[in-house]
Amino acid sequence: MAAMAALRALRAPLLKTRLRGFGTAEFPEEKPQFPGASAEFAERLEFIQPNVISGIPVYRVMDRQGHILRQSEDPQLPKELVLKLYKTMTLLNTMDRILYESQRQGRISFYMTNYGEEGTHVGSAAALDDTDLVFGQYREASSCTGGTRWICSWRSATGTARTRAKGGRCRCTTAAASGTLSPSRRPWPRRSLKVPLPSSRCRRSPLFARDPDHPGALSAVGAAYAIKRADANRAVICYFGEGAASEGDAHAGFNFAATLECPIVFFCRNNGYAISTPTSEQYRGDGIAARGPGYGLLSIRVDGNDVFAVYKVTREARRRAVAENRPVLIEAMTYRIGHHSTSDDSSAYRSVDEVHYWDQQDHPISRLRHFLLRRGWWDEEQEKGWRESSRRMVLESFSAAERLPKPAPQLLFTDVYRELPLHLRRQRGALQQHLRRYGQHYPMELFETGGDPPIAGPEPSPVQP
Ligand SMILES: Cc1ncc(C[n+]2csc(CCOP(=O)(O)OP(=O)(O)O)c2C)c(N)n1
Repeated sequence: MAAMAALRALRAPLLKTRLRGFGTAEFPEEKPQFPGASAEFAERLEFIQPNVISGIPVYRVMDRQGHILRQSEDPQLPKELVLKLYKTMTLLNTMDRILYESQRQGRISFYMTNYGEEGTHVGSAAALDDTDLVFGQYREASSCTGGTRWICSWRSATGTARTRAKGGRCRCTTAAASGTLSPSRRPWPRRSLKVPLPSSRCRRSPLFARDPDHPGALSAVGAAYAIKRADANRAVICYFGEGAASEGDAHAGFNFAATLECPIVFFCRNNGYAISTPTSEQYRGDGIAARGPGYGLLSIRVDGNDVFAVYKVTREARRRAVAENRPVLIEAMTYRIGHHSTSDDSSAYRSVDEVHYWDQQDHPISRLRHFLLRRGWWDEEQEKGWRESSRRMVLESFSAAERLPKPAPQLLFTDVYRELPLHLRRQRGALQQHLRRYGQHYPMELFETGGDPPIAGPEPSPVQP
């Protein structure tokens, strides 16, 4: 009994202190000690309103007429670089028109344009270093810009279009009803796949393209973690749309990047639509940037139609990601003027007036053109000349690509698994048998023979029906 009384006497003051100090201003020394929070106690029951973090401002450097708004924010890019940005954006636009038309003519099977998003692609790509790793979604496919090796491709069951432009030159390889490019004979040392695993590699700066939603985030974070461990002074940039940001992998990627302190820039192109789903149905918070602080990411929202702002933001994000080993989230606000892809008809879910507004009033190319004209760095004649020569460049590249043989059919089975699983080995065997038997019914002379080195594992016989 005496022992119990002593214990009670010992505990009483402690309990008293805790109760008295619980959340009151009188006892500020009492802080929550929970391992998962760094905050104060609250004494009023209050839910956090979702609009507490809302209205994150949109950083811009130029207005819609191409005026620099604040001299201190002017990136002061040299004339050559600004012209390169402009030429790349317009080249991309030309390439989109030609490839979109060629899909309509049945010369390639599928294409995705970048209309209206030229500023986000080109501004961000220009801000990267040559050796950075780029994880594109798919709409970055045909983008490129000076300094950044930029290649992206995709393959579908029936075909692919593959483009690359670099240093003002444009290469465009497409092969209807095919998809891959053999490493030995084509400019690209590796092929890439559509879903879900990325595997495209450019000479110095690998780019992984994926479709889309959003298995790339985790691979990108893994790559960034590896870079950090190797102390490689490189960054990873991972592109995705606001639609892809709804996928679980995006969230897991944000969290891993923050907790593992990875040098990665998450670049969200918020173009208003995920196929037919408008942003109003995609999320209820303040876009994608508002999610960043929740994961502990340095975050910013930028006007994606202002190529200078995109460049500046990406450059600084990249610098901080590498210097501080910390992930950064950029949300670039823009508008998808084109249909989602050649399989889509956006007139079914949005008005022509809406599209017209962005095309006429807030276009990244016209904004930069206004700037250039005002500076006296560009004129109508140069514009006409460049339009013609860039068109010729794309057309020449396109027809050169069309003359290339289509990749060997068995390449369908490569580049995902190091060792081909049984069911795919069976399918590969079935394809081989089918072509041996019925090959004369296919235009096999249009295809390359051979393929990759043999894949590990015995070739099982196809499953009998
Ligand atoms: C996991 C998964 N779900 C759905 C799709 C079908 N899909 C292809 S593109 C796309 C929309 C993606 O929109 P967004 O990420 O906003 O990029 P945007 O096309 O606007 O550039 C969808 C739903 C997919 N490819 N993968």
